[in-house]
Amino acid sequence: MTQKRALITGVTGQDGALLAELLLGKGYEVHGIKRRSSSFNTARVDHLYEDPHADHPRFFMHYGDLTDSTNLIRIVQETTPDEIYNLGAQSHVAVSFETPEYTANSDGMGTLRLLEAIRILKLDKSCRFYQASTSEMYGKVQAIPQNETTPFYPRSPYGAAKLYAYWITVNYRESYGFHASNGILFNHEGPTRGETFVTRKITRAVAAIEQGLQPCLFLGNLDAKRDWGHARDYVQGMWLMLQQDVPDDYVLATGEMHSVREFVERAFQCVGRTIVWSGSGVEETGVDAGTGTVLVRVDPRYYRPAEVELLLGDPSKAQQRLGWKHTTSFEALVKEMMESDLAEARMTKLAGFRHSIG
Ligand code: NDP
Ligand code: GDR
Repeated sequence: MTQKRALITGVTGQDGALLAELLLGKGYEVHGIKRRSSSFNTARVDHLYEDPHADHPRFFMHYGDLTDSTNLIRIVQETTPDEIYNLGAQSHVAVSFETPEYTANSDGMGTLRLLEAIRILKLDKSCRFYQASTSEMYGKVQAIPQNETTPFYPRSPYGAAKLYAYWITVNYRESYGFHASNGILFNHEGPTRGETFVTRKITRAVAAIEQGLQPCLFLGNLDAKRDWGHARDYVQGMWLMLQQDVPDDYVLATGEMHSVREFVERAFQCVGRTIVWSGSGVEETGVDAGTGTVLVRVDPRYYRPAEVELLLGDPSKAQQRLGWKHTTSFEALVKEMMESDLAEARMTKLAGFRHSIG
């Protein structure tokens, strides 16, 4: 069997790094696009790095950007991939309200640029395409739970940009016969989740509080509910979609929903603390039942101009057609993230102690 070649945009992100690891494990040659940055941005893939002078390296990085058509065409031309996974995006919903035009450019137009690169280079018969679509497209939800036929109603510039990317992927499939699939993925997390998404923000803060490095955690909407799974399971689903004879769109989700408040409670439980809530709205606080100390406060700065109140996915189609199922429970997810962030907080504390004693 000939070795397959994959190109991943967003390889330095949470999913990109996990997917690169998965594909390398399956024997693929993997090419990733990384952005030029003034500081290091490859921490999640450094362990995959191979000296290009070594015998038969299989992991390669290329500088690039989804806002740069000629760059994308050149990379696709040079790598002639069998599979392209478009995971690159300005992926933070709150930030998309601050940078709506850039978000539309990278997340929406970026997808079009990649599809056009495939078309211009006449690779449409040989190259399969995965688009990182999102449950944020359901936004103000029209049905509970959400599946592949639920109408979309995005609530942010991010959701709207991703909706364009979703439909342009469907359109290239229908217009030109592309093997192009959308994975409509619900929130997925893990120890390498970006630090400003709510789950990782919580687990890092709880670990820092436990180690005496931080007094309190500030959050926005505590009542938002999400269907949280583990990213490890979800990258497996991306790969499965591209192994099908016929391209299609699939929801990946756990089918279970929890609030931000529950996530906070569960994270503190991992360090033996019980949180009780008092007050309401911006005055609400989360208090340590044992000591009476306020450990959680609300800061309206983290409220969004328009909120997605709840998301709950129905992954039946992926279960039936791909044989995909999530394997990590909510409780196990929080525990794994807490253990990882506790280890990191202990190291930070130790480093501070060493520094203080010279
Ligand atoms: P991350 O934010 O962790 O990673 C995003 C990646 O995209 C990073 O590698 C980032 O580079 C890169 N990137 C950002 N802007 C550009 C650009 N203009 N050109 C090229 N690359 C760019 O996201 P996740 O790994 O969590 O998510 C992967 C994809 O899946 C995203 O498209 C996201 O929108 C989507 N998604 C995520 C879900 C989740 O719950 N995680 C759920 C549903 C969809 P850098 O490292 O330099 O910032
Ligand atoms: P989301 O993830 O917007 O669902 O997008 P995020 O973790 O940012 O927010 C989830 C919910 O928590 C509420 N929230 C807070 N969020 C953040 N970031 N910080 C806070 O302090 C805070 N307090 C409460 C939010 O209001 C929201 O309701 C993620 C991203 O990975 C997207 O790229 C992806 O498409 C979707 O998941 C599915």
